[in-house]
Amino acid sequence: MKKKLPPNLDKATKPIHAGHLTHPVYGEVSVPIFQTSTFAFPSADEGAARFSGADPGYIYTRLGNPTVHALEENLAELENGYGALATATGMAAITTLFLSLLNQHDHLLAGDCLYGPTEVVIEAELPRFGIATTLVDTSDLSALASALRPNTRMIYLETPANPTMKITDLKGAAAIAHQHGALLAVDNTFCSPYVQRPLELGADLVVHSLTKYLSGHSDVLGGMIIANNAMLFRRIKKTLTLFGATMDPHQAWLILRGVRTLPLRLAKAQENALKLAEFLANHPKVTWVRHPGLPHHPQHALAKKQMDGFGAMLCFGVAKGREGARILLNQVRLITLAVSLGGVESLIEHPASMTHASLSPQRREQAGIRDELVRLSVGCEDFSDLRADLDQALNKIP
Ligand code: LCS
Repeated sequence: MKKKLPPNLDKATKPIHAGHLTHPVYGEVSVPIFQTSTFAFPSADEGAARFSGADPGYIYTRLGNPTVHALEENLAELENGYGALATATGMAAITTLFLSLLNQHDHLLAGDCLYGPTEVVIEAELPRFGIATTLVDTSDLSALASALRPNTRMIYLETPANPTMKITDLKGAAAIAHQHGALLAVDNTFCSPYVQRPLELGADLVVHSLTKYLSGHSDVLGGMIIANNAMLFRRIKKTLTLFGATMDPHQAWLILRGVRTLPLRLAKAQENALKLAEFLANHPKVTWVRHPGLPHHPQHALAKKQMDGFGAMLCFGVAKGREGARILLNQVRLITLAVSLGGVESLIEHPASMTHASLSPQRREQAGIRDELVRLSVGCEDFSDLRADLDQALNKIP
């Protein structure tokens, strides 16, 4: 079904074309929504051939669907992977990754700053299956190397991390994992493949919440796992189709629609983000700012090396701590007070009481998720409007 594209297309071209059907039914330019749960077999022999794998035709939508497949091909192409598997949500991608590749008595070494629910899965759910887990500061490669155990099967991390924007050296982490015979898996949600492609830097696996930049309009959930080889792809596909956290065709179509404008949206959003980060860094009511594009980000040089731009996420400390953050969130008028990220509209939230509220205060302290920290997902609005809104809201802090 994959459209044969010219080689070496630019990262701005691929999202528009990759994964589109080679044999459109009526010459349609948009991939149709194949809203069907099952596919008729022309004959009993053909049905048997599809089940045996001798014929690649579709069988049943949990096992594969042309609309979902178009999105999988698109993401595999954008991340430069061997193959991609679409899931119902980002959390479904993460849990399917763990459930397919980790066994009882294995050890998972994970970053110490992750999306809150991911950390809860690692700390509270995986141990129920006899999987040992440790959190470590993956931005410190020597700490990462020392935390390996003989049974470490996977290193899992986010870079930049949600919400502190801490960055991990992906080439370095991949080398450490591979010397040990372990896999490196990276949650690339904060960047999208437009900004960072971990498989090109040595990672074995990438996961996404497609709910964010890839769909881009805060109107649909979705997830994706991208594997860099056939063996990993087949192993994950088996678990995914058996456990059933697969994607619906209508969901896939909405995300395919969004992904076509990813480069335009992200180019604008990251330009806004850098300018807003600079504005915030000079604001009297802001105590500190973390954005990879600011020269004072402790890993700015690494960000320049391994990212293609700096993304559109940032976090900052507000004067008067938690009370200052509360005032800011209540006073914004254009920016929306909501969790999630990566949409065309700017979103603001308070991780300590929202996305990361499920962590203990001690864990939040260790991860640097302080009470004064506010997270901003910068959207595609006009920069002056965003600056004016933040300025008036910050100035309400006494
Ligand atoms: N990975 C990262 C880095 C995320 O930020 C999220 C959701 C997920 C995975 C899970 O994806 P989902 O299942 O929601 O599609 N992040 C959210 C956030 O920061 N605020 O609300 C949701």
